[in-house]
Amino acid sequence: MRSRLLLVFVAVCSSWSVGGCFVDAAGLAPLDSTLLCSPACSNGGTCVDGVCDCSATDYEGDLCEVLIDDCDGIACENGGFCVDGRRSYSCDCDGSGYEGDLCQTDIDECTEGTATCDPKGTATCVNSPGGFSCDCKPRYTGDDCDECEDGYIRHDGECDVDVCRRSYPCNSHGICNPAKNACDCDEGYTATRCDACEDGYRWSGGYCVQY
Ligand SMILES: [Ca+2]
Repeated sequence: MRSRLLLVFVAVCSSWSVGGCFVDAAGLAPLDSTLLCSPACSNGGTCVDGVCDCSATDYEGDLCEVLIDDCDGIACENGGFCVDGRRSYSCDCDGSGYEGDLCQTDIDECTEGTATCDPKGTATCVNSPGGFSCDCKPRYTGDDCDECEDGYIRHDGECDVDVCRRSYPCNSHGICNPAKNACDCDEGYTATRCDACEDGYRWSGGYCVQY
């Protein structure tokens, strides 16, 4: 009866991959100890014919006990840093202005549309290694050409002459209103700087007088 059990066990085991086959079931000794991995493979390695197969893991060594540093010897360029993967690596180029496997290729932000130049204030986007710059139109300034030069103020999205910062902005015929970038004129006067007469008024001796 015992020999029959053993035969059944061997028959079943012969069709299995090595692994759970060699348990000491029913008091039986291992059938072939040379096919066992002892001690057991680490880190998810599988035992194949007595040898640890680590190929599906990020480890190496007889027992898959040594973590592989895939970044060893890899030099990411331009400030990118290596990210150790599972039998692979990648260079993280984030924020470097470069792309490519090793962060070796400059990104042309101007053609890729990622440059932050203000379209209203920028005459030309200029690509450069690792970055870009914005060449500003007159009246605009700042890295992205999104600020107004001194003496100008943002009004309706454009940088206009800052009326209220001029001397006598309203020619003594009104009060300057920064929100409008124009003057609130006294009765009889009109135009941005109150230097014209309203209908029904005409210039006379430097004043708008009714006629
Ligand atoms: Ca660039």
